[in-house]
Amino acid sequence: MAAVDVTEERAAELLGAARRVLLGIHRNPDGDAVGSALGLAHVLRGRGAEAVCLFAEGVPEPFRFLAGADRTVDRLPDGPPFDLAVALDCGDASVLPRSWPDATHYRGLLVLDHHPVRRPFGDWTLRDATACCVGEIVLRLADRLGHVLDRPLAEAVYVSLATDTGFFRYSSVTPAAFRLAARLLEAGVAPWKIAFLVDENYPAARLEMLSGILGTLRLTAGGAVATLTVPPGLLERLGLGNEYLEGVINFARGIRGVEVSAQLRVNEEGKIRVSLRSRGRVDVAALARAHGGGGHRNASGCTLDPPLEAARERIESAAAAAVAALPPLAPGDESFYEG
Ligand SMILES: [Mn+2]
Repeated sequence: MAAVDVTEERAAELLGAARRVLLGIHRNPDGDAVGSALGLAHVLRGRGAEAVCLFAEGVPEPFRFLAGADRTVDRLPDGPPFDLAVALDCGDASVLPRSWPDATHYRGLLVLDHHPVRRPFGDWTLRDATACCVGEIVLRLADRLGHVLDRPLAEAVYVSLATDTGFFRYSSVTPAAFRLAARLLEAGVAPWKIAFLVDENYPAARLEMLSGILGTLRLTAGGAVATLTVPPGLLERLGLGNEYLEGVINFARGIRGVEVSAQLRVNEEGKIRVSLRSRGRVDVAALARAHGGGGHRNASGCTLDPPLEAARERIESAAAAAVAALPPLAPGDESFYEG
């Protein structure tokens, strides 16, 4: 069956009818993936359904305080096929973990997503590229399913919202995002608690990691392109998971004059994982797509072949070309801040 776009109403119907649901998220899971999936699992369990969160990499440490984080599994349990599988925050089938089961293990796959996308997958897709996080979509579905917004759901959705908007800084922040935040606070979310647990509660080794990575900074294209690399073996030596890389790339984007920043690391398969960030003028989703990846306009990623240095040079020249193609910025032009 080819992927069919469905309405929110239809997605809620599919979720409401399922008794056993399998939930999956993208590799290198972020706060939106984890928050939206745990939030949806909580809603389904509240209806008496069985919800299995198959997180191949477990729950990154900063999100382990969320309700249900202790109930995820890293391998598919035995049993009959699931009534429904749900993939959250995945713009492409290739971002699902390798261990994600094939279609014989579920009767249908529903994709809940907010990435602009070219290669739809699954049986049904509920996509809202205007949603600032998938958690927002999950909350709308919870409303349709009659779930009264309680604190476990509110905290999960708030983690989605806060992390995917850079704690309310990015161009994805809309009036609706603040209305959503207000509603979540009224349901019991304490913003400092979440910010503290997610963003200000790291081990001392993270600073050692930062010093190792920031020391690799290289500015090219006249200072418009900044790249960082993660020294191979650094995280392993410090006993840190990939989740501690979150946000490091923003130090490079934040340098005055930088349009595009990239961070490269050797992944578990020996390939070079590239994260890309734009300040707003360069479309790094297009840049990533040209290298087999994807993502959002200002935040995207792709995977290249080793070695690390060759991949870095490839990205530097592609980013330099994108910067060179930009029209000159007229005085007073605010397009810089859109995106
Ligand atoms: Mn997201």
